[in-house]
Amino acid sequence: MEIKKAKFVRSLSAFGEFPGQGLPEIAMVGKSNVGKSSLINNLTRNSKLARTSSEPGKTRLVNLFLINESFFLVDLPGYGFAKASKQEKEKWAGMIEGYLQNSKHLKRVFQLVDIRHAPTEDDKLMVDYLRHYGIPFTVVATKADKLSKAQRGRNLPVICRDLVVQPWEVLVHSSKDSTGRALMLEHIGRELGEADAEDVNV
Ligand SMILES: Nc1nc2c(ncn2[C@@H]2O[C@H](COP(=O)(O)OP(=O)(O)OP(=O)(O)O)[C@@H](O)[C@H]2O)c(=O)[nH]1
Ligand SMILES: [Mg+2]
Repeated sequence: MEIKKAKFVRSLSAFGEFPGQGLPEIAMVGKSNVGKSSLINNLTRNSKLARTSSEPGKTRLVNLFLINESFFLVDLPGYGFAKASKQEKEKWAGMIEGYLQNSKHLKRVFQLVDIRHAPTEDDKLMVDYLRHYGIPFTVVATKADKLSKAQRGRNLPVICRDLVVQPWEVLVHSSKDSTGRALMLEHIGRELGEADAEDVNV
């Protein structure tokens, strides 16, 4: 699929404020600083759409971006930000869970992990949570530009083992050099039930 139009719609601090419009939603989940907001900017080719920062804890609300007038990309606050106060951590966790539990149109979660590191305990808990509630998810290994192909090959099995996913299920992505961007868009298109050009011609 191609993204032709992307716009910020609104931020939610608590679930229930969003009228929804019935359009499908795809959400980004992961620890603080893993690259959730950057991924949205990379997919939409708009570096200013979602706010990013080298400091963890940038996204503090549930932010909704309307894509092609037909679905939402949802940027969530990160978890596992050690420096946040207990109160802030609880607030963010509440927002993440509140969104995941209540969104009636959530089609898929992209669970982001940093390709350089083994998943954290929080990552494992998050994946367990998604499994427990039957929320479809795809693991995205981010910041691929930071590793050589050989290093990626060594790290991916650890990610697969710890999150109990198959290697072919993991998407490798870089917001810096757009590695994996086309494949991610293809996945999103398929998720939203878009027919491929080839299918249409059959
Ligand atoms: N080299 C490289 N840097 C990246 C990539 N993705 C994100 N970054 C950098 O990582 C930092 C964090 O990116 P964000 O997109 O703000 O991360 P986030 O997951 O939204 O973080 P929170 O909103 O704090 O939860 C920024 O400095 C980005 O430029 C990537 O694919 N490659
Ligand atoms: Mg963010």
